[in-house]
Amino acid sequence: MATRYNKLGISRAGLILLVTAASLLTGCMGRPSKANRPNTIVVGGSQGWRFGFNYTDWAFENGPFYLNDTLVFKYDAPNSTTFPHSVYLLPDFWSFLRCDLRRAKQVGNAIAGGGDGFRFVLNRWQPYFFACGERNGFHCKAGLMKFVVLPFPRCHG
Ligand SMILES: *[C@@H]1O[C@H](CO)[C@@H](O)[C@H](O)[C@H]1NC(C)=O
Ligand SMILES: *[C@@H]1O[C@H](CO)[C@@H](O)[C@H](O)[C@H]1NC(C)=O
Ligand SMILES: *[C@@H]1O[C@H](CO)[C@@H](O)[C@H](O)[C@H]1NC(C)=O
Ligand SMILES: [Cu+2]
Repeated sequence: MATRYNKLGISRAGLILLVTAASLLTGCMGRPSKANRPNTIVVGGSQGWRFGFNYTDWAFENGPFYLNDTLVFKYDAPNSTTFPHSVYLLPDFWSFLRCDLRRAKQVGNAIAGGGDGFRFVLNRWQPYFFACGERNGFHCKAGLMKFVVLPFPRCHG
């Protein structure tokens, strides 16, 4: 099961990078109206940021994302009956594939996702490897709480 998932993860992530590279080579393409102004996107839509929702799938179907778009992570603060979530950035593709949090950087803590949610602006042209950092990678791995974004350059005009 774990092996099968990793294999698919590689091919899907690889596809995303390929598509991104292709569009950079061919210039500004895709959905110009979406690209002209910064968008605010709620990660997972009505599902929010939760255990067991496939965020790789979500990112693929809701992208592409553009520079200066804002991602909003919505998750309730933990209480006696619910587990915490968080938002981490993993340093590279390999740690992303393995949900290896050793060199990860926390950007949103366990209570940051309440209310209007935790907002993160994609303001650099780089791949962002997002993951939930809870339970030492268990949410990332078994809970599918991870996805990659490489924001497109914004189209003007
Ligand atoms: C999550 O979605 C991706 C992309 O659609 C798919 O390749 C993968 O198999 C899914 N993972 C699980 C565990 O269903
Ligand atoms: C993103 O926002 C920053 C700060 O507002 C701005 O300087 C930059 O030009 C914007 N980049 C794009 C690609 O829109
Ligand atoms: C814990 O939080 C969940 C989600 O916000 C909420 O539905 C539930 O009622 C809360 N439980 C307690 C004991 O506060
Ligand atoms: Cu989590």
